[in-house]
Amino acid sequence: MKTLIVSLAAAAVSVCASATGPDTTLVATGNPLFRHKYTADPAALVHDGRMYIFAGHDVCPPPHNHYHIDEWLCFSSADLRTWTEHSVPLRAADFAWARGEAWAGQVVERDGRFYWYVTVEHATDRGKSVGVAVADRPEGPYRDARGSALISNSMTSPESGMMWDDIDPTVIVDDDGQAYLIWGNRRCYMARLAPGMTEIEGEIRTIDLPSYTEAPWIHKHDGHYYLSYAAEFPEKIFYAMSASIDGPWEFKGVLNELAGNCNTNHQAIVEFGGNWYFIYHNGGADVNGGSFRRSVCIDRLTYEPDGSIRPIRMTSEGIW
Ligand code: FUB
Repeated sequence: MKTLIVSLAAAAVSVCASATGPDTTLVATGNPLFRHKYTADPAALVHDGRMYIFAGHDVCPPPHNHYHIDEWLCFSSADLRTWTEHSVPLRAADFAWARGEAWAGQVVERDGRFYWYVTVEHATDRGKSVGVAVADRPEGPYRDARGSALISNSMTSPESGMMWDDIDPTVIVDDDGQAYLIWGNRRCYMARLAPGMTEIEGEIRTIDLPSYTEAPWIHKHDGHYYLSYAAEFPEKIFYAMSASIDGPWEFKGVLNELAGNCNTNHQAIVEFGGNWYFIYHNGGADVNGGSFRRSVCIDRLTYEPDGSIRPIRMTSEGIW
């Protein structure tokens, strides 16, 4: 592994108040970015001069080791140093048809509205499912946009035989206005979204990617499509590139190495203020961190002249 990624001595965030009510302010000085709460599965959105980071709130108490995530959190910043923690914008319980488990998702903007695609456990169609919530502002509050799952187990399990394959949605609204949903564990699924963003249209396809595990993230840069994803287990982040959203995808190898004492890594990639950032989680907040008490980190991402991405250098000092 490259630069030290789990440093208990890393500089901390100062917290001015708790953030269950009004917005609060935090100042980040290193990785992990936030240290007052465990934060997992980051998704980033840039809107109106601010970067928003949406994350699951890991609350599994030590010494237990399992996922316990009831709600998602939202942080935003205009300079990546001073962060606002917004009042909790969405909880798994906000999806009446689900029975908890606020797993990974992503927020995208379309026509002035913000759509948050998330993973929750379905109450009746056994297994993980994808829901979508909508808000008028990136920080919410969000409400269930459909009253039912967008993707549920019976839509994909006949093919996969799995109950946890419908997780980790990522969405891109392409330059021609067509939106695509990509998701999946062990299988990387893809479908078109209808213009309203709350229904899929057409068939569900699969994308073949070497050693694919989960956590797809789709982004575009300089005419290239990039599909990064968690591979193997414990997870590294691999990526593939294509000239078309429909592929073929050219496998490009390792983008990020194992995240130390955390068996998942879950990345988001965005441009902000002319720089590109790789946002992920590790288990490095404190001695009780690890795979089920994770923490969001941010490091720089650099493109090579041919459009490929230089392997990420995870740091404890972060981007400052
Ligand atoms: O947070 C629960 C699961 O862990 C996510 O859905 C995966 O991507 C992994 O990070």
